[in-house]
Amino acid sequence: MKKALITGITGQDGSYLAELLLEKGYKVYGMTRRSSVENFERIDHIREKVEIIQGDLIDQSSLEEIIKTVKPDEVYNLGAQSFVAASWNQPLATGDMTALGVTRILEAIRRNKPDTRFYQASSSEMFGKVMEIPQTEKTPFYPRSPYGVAKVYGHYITVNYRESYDLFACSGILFNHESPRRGIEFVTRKISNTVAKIKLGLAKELRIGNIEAKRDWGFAGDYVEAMWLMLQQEKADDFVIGTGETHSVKEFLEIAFGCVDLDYNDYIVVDPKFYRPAEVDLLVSDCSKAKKILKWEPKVSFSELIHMMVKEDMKLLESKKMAVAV
Ligand code: NAP
Ligand code: G4F
Repeated sequence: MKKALITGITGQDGSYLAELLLEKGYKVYGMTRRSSVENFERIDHIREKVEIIQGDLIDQSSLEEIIKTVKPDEVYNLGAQSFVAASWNQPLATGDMTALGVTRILEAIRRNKPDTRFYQASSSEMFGKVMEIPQTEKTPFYPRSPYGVAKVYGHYITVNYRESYDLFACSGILFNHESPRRGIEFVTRKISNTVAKIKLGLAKELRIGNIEAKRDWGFAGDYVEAMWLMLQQEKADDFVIGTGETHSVKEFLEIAFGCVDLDYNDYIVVDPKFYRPAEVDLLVSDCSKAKKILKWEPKVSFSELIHMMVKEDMKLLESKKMAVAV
């Protein structure tokens, strides 16, 4: 039985990846950081099937201990301060977790189990003010946020450990991916959740920032398969993962409100509070390399993704409403 360790198992991607690895017959270990209350909602349904171990990306000794004890065949480093907007308020904490955290776990692997295969969750946010359209593995980086800068560090330290120590270390440069399990502060889930609230009479408006921004949005469930595929290749490498399509926040709004027969123009309030000090205007992937080598393709379309998210938020809020009424 292969052993996989996931950092960030309580997050959106961690929960989908854990499901996938369990289906494939792995023994799954999830690293979680200490908190005063458990936040295991996303993995509640598989809680008994995974082994949770406490550790923190900002604590070297915990990582060393985990690698020594678990001796994983594969490590998926998904843990990070992942919200771009928060990275301006917490630039140092973001650098510590999202950048240096990668070196810490790579060091723990190098010193204790150097044949472990390693996946780093890199990001299209590294392309920032894009130097070419669409973006490939060869497109130069121009990050526009402390988060983006931290991810560039994480990407290059992964490449460097592969080249310096011959570790099997891959960097997946993933474009935005969403799901009903997306954190509520990200724009897609904020929209789907508020659309459902408005439809059910629980909210009157949606306060939002830059609706002209364009992203390459896919479904998280499809993207975790690409992570796994990267670690099954003969050679460690880096891959861009996305849909190859770009859409604006405005288009997302149009479809999301359309799902419940409403017009977004009647409900949105553009609020400068949600504008960023520096914006990433447009992201769109060219994932030909992943298609050719990994034989990976996204399955869920932009419109299907939005319908899925609005439907799930409607269900969630309706069941909460019923629970209050009973
Ligand atoms: P997410 O939902 O925000 O999950 C982040 C996870 O990291 C959570 O489990 C969080 O634990 C954990 N974490 C945070 N700080 C930690 C620390 N110091 N030590 C250990 N764990 C820590 O993010 P996601 O959307 O699943 O994304 C997964 C990874 O992919 C992240 O690295 C993100 O930056 C990257 N990425 C995401 C996207 C995307 O569109 N989703 C695109 C490209 C790259 P708590 O539950 O305790 O907070
Ligand atoms: O949903 P977002 O917060 O995602 P963002 O900044 O693109 O980052 C996500 O994708 C990255 C991959 O490229 C990941 F690495 C990262 O971890 C994260 O998962 O914002 C998307 C766009 C931005 O242009 C933002 O300015 O939506 C715009 N936006 C407009 N109004 C808003 C809002 N974003 C948020 N979060 N909230 C708003 O009210």
